[in-house]
Amino acid sequence: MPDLDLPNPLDPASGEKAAPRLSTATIPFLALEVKRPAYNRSGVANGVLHFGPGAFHRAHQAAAFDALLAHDPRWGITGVSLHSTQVAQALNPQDGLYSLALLDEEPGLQIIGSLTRILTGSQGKAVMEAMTSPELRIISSTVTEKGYCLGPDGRLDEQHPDIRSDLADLSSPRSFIGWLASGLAERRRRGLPGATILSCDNLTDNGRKLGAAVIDFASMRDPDTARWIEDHVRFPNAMVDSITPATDQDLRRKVAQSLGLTDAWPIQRERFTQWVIEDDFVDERPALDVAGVTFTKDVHPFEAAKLRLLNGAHSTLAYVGLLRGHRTVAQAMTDEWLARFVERLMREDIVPTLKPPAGLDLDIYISDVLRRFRNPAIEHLLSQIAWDGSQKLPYRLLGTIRDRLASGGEIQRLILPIAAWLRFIAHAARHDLTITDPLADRLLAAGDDWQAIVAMPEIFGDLAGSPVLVQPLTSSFKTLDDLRSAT
Ligand code: CS2
Repeated sequence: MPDLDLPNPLDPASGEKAAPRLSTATIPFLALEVKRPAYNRSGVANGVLHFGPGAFHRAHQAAAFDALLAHDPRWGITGVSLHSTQVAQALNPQDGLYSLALLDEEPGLQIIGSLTRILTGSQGKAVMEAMTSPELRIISSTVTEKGYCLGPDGRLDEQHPDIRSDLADLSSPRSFIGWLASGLAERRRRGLPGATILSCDNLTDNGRKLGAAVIDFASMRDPDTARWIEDHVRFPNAMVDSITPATDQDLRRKVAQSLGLTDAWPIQRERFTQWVIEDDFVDERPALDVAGVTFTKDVHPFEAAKLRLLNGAHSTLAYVGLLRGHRTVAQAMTDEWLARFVERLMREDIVPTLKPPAGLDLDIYISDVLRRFRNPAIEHLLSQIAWDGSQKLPYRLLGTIRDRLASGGEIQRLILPIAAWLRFIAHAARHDLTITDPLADRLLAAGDDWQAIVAMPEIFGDLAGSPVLVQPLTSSFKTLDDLRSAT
């Protein structure tokens, strides 16, 4: 998270006289207009354990559980940050409370109370206690694509260093998959019921992939546990959506002015939020319908529409937009050529690959997404969306390209953002810049040699090195040169 590089309002060096810190005890000091938890937090039980309580989780799922808690106190959340202590340091002194700003035509500010505590990877014993607590029903995650340790075939990558290390010794797991396998094995050993593992990450078939990865991992260590997981644990698919830019100075300033208290880590998002979950729970499912969540038999059509249209367009805006000198999504959308290109990509190239769920009109969906991108209240950095390209592009664009090729469709436009991503890497390599990507070292080592990158099966799968990509890429680079010089 780049967030904590910003001047922190809690830092005495910032020169400001800080208001008291947000916490249970100081809630009565909140400014009157700030919405606060509509339930008694001391009566909340932690029915959920969440891996990866970053900005997206706090803006999205935690807000939905916050709304649910007003009706049912069993669904508080224990957060687990496996790889950093920053969230724990910011939120534990605030009793898990934080502010969520809704940036839209009709703005809003509310305090979310569903996260009750944050544990870190070094508190292994406490994490295990939380995973085996009798009140726990759901283990959820936002650990991003890379947290799943999957190979190009979507199955567990047994050669991944963290997986190899956990397969050899699971006493203090390094991977999220290792943690799940170990916690579930312990639930079985203690005679506890299974649990629902609810993936909230942006990847196709997220629940199924996670389930297969955990079961594959467990079978390599202990086939009886693997069978128990198959019989007692559910892994529903889910689609999640809400635009959540990283916390920035501007948000800190606004929150400091309006809250009446000091919050070490406020979060922001657009007002729109959507969560569609496959109705496949162990035992009772939480009544998240009260928070606008949709339960359905088949999440695939929702998820494909969201990943391919919204996220595909986002990544396109990021890589082509950066090349054209833009900084934010809203700014890139004022670039007439780019906005028109993205809209055409969505309507003409992506839509033919989708089977929309009943009741979803893709034309309206696209117009809504484009309107959300234009939201003037949100500063969503293209550089944030550009993170982890090697992990995101397979889900966002390569699947669409594959489907278009299979049906004899046109891919020249779809290839342009891939070419822009390759340029983004070459530019970083040439200027000695770092990029955020688990494959950063290899990508930057390849640098200008884009064909070496396109030959990587862990990104391009069966299309790696294929002339069907190489040829249109070659002409896309020329288009990009024109686009750049036209700015
Ligand atoms: C974005 C997403 O950062 C990114 O890659 O495309 O986080 C996007 O804002 C969300 O998926 C919207 O739901």
